[in-house]
Amino acid sequence: MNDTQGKFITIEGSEGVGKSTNISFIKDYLEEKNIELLITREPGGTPLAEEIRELLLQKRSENIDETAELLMMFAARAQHLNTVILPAIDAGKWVLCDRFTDSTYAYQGGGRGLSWQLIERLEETVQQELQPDLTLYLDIDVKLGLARASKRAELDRFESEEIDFFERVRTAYLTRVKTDTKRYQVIDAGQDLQLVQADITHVLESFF
Ligand code: Z5A
Repeated sequence: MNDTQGKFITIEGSEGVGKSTNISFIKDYLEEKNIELLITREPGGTPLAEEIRELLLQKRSENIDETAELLMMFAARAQHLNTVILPAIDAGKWVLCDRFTDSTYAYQGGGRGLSWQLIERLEETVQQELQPDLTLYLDIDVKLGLARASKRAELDRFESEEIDFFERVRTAYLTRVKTDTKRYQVIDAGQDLQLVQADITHVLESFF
């Protein structure tokens, strides 16, 4: 990435961790610095990818095969990356993405038990060398996260999983963040919101 290009920041975490809450905080922080920002999400971020999101999140009587789920995540990602994320970065914008491939390692790898080698192969096909410049991983005790998320009106297909699934998701995230201590910045999301946001501010200040 050269100086005229934007930056790619992703935000990750499991159920009830407060991604949405903190994305609006990060948005305000970056806009105050006059950064041209695109906020987007995965799965989703384009009309086609949003349709795939609907298919993935809807509860249904037919069981979705794990590999089919994985391929749908990467189909949505290829469309999103090539038609939205990369053009924005090339135009000098910063992209703040709610979830990206680390979610796939955590949910389809950790949660569903698919092999990381398979995910790596698809990652290489879809992204080549591209990786986020910064990934904020919001970490929370699974039970506390689920308690926060339980206030929602209706649970989607992922939110309806058992606690063990989310424990495996968290373990996968925690394994992954150890592989690159520069790109991944771990935030203790179990703290009061003010403290979470103070930690996020500190990370963003160091990133600048
Ligand atoms: N998925 C996948 O399997 N594989 C992939 O590759 C990708 C995704 C990309 C949709 O994601 C699903 O897709 C996701 C994984 C799968 N499923 N799950 N689970 P999503 O990001 O759209 O769904 P989400 O995880 O439910 O995210 P969310 O809606 O942004 O929720 P959140 O992160 O928990 O954020 P929140 O709404 O800001 O916070 C939840 C509540 O906690 C809310 O009432 C807040 O006011 C409260 N909160 C937040 N912070 C605090 C603090 N610090 N203290 C107290 N209360 C707080």
